[in-house]
Amino acid sequence: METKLKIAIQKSGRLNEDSIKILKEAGIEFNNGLNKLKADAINFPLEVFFLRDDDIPQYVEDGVADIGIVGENVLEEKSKKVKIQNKLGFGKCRLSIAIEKNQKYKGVLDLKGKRIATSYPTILAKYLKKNKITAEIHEISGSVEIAPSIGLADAICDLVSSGSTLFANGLKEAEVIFKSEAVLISNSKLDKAKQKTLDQLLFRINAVKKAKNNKYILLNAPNNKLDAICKVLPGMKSTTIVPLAEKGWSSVHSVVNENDFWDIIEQLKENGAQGILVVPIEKMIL
Ligand code: PRT
Ligand code: ZN
Repeated sequence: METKLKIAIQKSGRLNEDSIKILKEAGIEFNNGLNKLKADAINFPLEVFFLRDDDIPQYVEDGVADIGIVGENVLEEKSKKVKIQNKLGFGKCRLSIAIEKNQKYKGVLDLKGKRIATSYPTILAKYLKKNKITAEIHEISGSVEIAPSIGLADAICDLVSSGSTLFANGLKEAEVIFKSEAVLISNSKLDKAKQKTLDQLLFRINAVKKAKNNKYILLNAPNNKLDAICKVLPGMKSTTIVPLAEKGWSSVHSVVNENDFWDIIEQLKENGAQGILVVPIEKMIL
């Protein structure tokens, strides 16, 4: 009987949907409902456990789950012995120290002697120690952002993504102390069979991630501009040129990285490209 790889993902919350999505994009389908505690994949040797995110590092360290998806912030705070296999590109946020908006702030030394409320005492303590700051850490488990307004603390250390929660509570970001995104973690001693299944899963996830960062471009170009246009496009190997029915024109196809995308489009237009089509790529296997 084949051994199934067990993956732990968040039961509900910010990482739940994207964790399921990345598995589905990797071609994995589930038969029983995804809102139970466990689900089985029907076309891949994978079993999903749904857990609170805080428990995932421990389950993976103990081997109750073989792999898991969790925020780097949780992983760093819990400091468990697991391997980070892959950054997944979602759940991006930062752990920041914030103070009341009308307070003056010149630098990290201003935190000396302050009372800082947080659910991340370990990461905060490490940061303060590194900067040789003595401050009081108040560990609280939720609603951290109201601590200054009720007189419980002078500052907070909490996760921020858009910054609107800080703004709504009259706070401003003073220091970013940790940057985080969702990561795929694994138990440090997987047996051969499970390692093989994990490698297959990682291969698929990487193909999906790569595709998300790239776009497929099709355009028409006059033949006398082809040289200039090909110079703008990355790597000759990924560029295809096909003659069009209309004499003197060709169709050019290429793959472009999202980061360079707008720059390249501008340069293509300047070099006489017409009818530019940009198409999303589903998977990239190179
Ligand atoms: O029930 P369970 O314990 O599983 O969930 P949870 O309530 O502990 O976690 P959840 O679902 O809130 O977050 C899960 C993970 O998502 C976190 O560990 C981070 O890795 C990641 N993440 C990304 C965030 C945010 N962005 C985020 N903005 N987690 C929390 N927030 C909160 C933050 O604490 C603050 O209250 O959102 C608020 C700030 O958001 P902005 O957009 O107003 O700045
Ligand atoms: Zn949690």
